[in-house]
Amino acid sequence: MFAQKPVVGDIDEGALEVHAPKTDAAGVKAVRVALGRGLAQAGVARTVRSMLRVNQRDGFDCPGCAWPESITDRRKPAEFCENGAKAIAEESTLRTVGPEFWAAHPVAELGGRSEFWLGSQGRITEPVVIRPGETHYSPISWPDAFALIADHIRATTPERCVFYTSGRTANETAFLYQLFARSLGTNNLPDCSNMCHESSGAALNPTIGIGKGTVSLEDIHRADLVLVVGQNPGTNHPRMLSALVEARKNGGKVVAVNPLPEAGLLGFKDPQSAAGLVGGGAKVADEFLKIRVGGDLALFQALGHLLLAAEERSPGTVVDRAFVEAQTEGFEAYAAARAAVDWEATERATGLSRAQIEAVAQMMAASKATIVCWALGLTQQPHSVDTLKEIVNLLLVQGNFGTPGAGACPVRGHSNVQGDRTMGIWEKPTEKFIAALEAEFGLPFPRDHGFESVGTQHALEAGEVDVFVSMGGNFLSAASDTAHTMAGLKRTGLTVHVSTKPNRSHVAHGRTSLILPTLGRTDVDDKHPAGRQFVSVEDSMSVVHASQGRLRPVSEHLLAEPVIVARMAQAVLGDAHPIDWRAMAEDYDVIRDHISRVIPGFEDYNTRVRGRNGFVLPSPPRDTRTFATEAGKARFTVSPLEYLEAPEGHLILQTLRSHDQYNTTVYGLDDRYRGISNARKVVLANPEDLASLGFADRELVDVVSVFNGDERRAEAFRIVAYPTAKGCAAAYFPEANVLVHKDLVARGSNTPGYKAVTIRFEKRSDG
Ligand SMILES: Nc1nc2c(c(=O)[nH]1)N[C@H]1C(S)=C(S)[C@@H](COP(=O)(O)OP(=O)(O)OC[C@H]3O[C@@H](n4cnc5c(=O)[nH]c(N)nc54)[C@H](O)[C@@H]3O)O[C@H]1N2
Ligand SMILES: Nc1nc2c(c(=O)[nH]1)N[C@H]1C(S)=C(S)[C@@H](COP(=O)(O)OP(=O)(O)OC[C@H]3O[C@@H](n4cnc5c(=O)[nH]c(N)nc54)[C@H](O)[C@@H]3O)O[C@H]1N2
Ligand SMILES: [Mo]
Repeated sequence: MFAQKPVVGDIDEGALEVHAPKTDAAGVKAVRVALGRGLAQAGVARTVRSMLRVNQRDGFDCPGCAWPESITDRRKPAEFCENGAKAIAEESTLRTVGPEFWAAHPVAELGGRSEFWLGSQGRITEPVVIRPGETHYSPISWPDAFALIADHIRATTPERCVFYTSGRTANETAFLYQLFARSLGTNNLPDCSNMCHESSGAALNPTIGIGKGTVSLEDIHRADLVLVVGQNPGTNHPRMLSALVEARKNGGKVVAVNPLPEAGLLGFKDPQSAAGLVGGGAKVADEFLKIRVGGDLALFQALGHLLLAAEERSPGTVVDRAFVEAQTEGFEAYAAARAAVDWEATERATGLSRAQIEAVAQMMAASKATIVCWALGLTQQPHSVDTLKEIVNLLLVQGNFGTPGAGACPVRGHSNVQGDRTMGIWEKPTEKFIAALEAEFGLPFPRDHGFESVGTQHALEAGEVDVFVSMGGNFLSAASDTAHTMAGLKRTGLTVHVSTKPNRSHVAHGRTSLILPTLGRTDVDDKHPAGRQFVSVEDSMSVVHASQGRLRPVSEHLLAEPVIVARMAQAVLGDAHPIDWRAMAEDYDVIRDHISRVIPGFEDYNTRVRGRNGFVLPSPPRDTRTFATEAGKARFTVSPLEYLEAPEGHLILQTLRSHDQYNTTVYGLDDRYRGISNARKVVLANPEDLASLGFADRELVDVVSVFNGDERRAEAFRIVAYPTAKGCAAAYFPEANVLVHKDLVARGSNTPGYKAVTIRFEKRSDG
């Protein structure tokens, strides 16, 4: 009765439809879309069962994003959003990819398919392998798969093996996985965080002594002012909109800074409140600054200048002198650097008028508790780390740390990306972490830094990687410079993908390749002598809590991620290895006991994670207004003004998510809020730019990027005239990743410059 058959057709880019963009997010339509996707993929019973358990205390953590659940007792009966529901529908689907699928589709054919088509085929049901000279993947038993991995890893050296992690991986898996890599002798642990919020950690660690945010959900509700910068919450963190509306109800103000007038920033109809279902909905942003891509550093410097000028006019009203003197260093140099502002350069960089910036400065000066939230619009540019340090400066000036309603809020992406880093998924582990690991296991572990994700791309291309293991994710499509990354992956001897669904990384495989199917968040994990297991995750606000799936897995051959890692370790390291991998795979309490002794903040993990709301990890800035930097003080920093300027005839391209995808997983072809549907190879540009460049709305063009004298080309993209800031353009990831040169990275974090690509359009004969 429901459409459980595989999707057969692929995207017809010619079917593009364009409507006027929406001005507010969610509402009844969102609920209808969400339920429709669930029913089509999983049927009534599974949809009801999964929707009732998402983000509930005895249920599973929504795989959609890292936005926290409320820890008060007012948790709503259905704590999910349209896009969380789509993520769940995608995972709980009853469509399957079994041996017949692999037999019917040679890899060469799969290579021509879109991510949308590949992901739509369903959940992978058993392990498959492809060996040198073969054209198709075919089934392999689990023991043979582990033996094959052992053969390859033993035949090479640890520094030629790479272990990638995607941010859905739970704490228990992540801890085991890093332990395995380090037991082998390598810190080659790149993860999706390298491509995501790495710049945030690189800015926060040296300035406030912790690489994470410093606010709770309650702080957002209580803030006087929330800046939402470089973020599209209506699509990517929909539950955040409820928090912003709550802040406004309590008298707070919201300022959005974005090159695009994103629907959720402008207005919100809460599908979980009666008013949102029937009424006109709530306004979200009081002010909207349509900034040029990459102009934020200039904006924050100008705001810093204006705050200090306001303090000079009425001393003691803006700067938190007591805090600045006692708890920070570097204020004098900061104040000196902000004494003057080049308004001409600021207006050129931001595309904003001085009056617009002054209006926001006034709101900041008047606010006693300010929070700055940001996401990828600020992390994926060459000067990202400086931009984020400038946010820290602004917050420090007014003492916005460790007081209610104030702080820094990097809004994380993947539901456990923050937890994975806490568990040691990091190519640059600290000495403290390695020492604690050594004390716990009585073994030596490596200290040399390993490859992060861009480093991995370079090593792959240079033929320096023999074995590439991927715990979830889709490295090929997530990374920059697709053609080069693909060539690099194909140079490896073995690629191993622990996956739920087919994706393009599976077709850019090494000479031998394995796909190992695993349980997802929604699946019950009960094939253990100790009985049913749960895992745990850490959200964007450092709350750690349990997650337990309830759905019957689509196949009896799926293994849980911790089991796969432990069996891989056993096969590679041998049964005599001093770490008891088997015990950890059988009972995850054993893993958590190890974690509780290695990682600060996890004391008594097994008891506390079973508490009603889990537990909150310590944060010195938030808890005690202290800063664990070298000097024991928060640090003001000074950065030169920098922004992105395109040469004549060029634009600055940012790459982003549509409303109908989860990173490289394309759910559907409806970017509903932006009014773009049925096609994905589109590039949004300002109508005035199009007129001056001599291109037309809906014209078919090649998009050519330029970087350091190299060019990359994305063929046959359709231009859509769109109200983005002037001089800027936008296209969807992953289709546009071919344009992002691998050397275009953020200084200090090496995150690819996905939102800083210089491009031009070129005419096509069929345009
Ligand atoms: N449904 C859904 N949810 C998701 C994801 C998903 O793909 N789908 N992905 C998850 C992941 S891993 C992550 S990291 C997050 C990503 O969450 P977001 O960061 O919201 O994701 P993007 O789509 O990259 O959107 C970036 C936003 O920044 C703006 N922007 C671009 N350049 C600039 C700039 O220079 N300055 C400013 N001020 N703004 C700029 C863009 O216009 C856009 O609104 O979402 C998570 N949640
Ligand atoms: N141009 C451009 N590129 C970007 C970005 C951008 O904004 N612009 N954003 C970057 C960001 S923020 C991120 S986080 C990365 C994302 O990079 P990744 O995390 O590598 O990519 P995903 O698309 O999230 O991974 C999807 C795959 O994960 C597998 N999967 C899903 N659930 C599970 C599970 O429970 N277990 C396991 N083992 N596998 C599972 C499925 O097989 C699916 O195909 O992309 C980055 N790339
Ligand atoms: Mo991300």
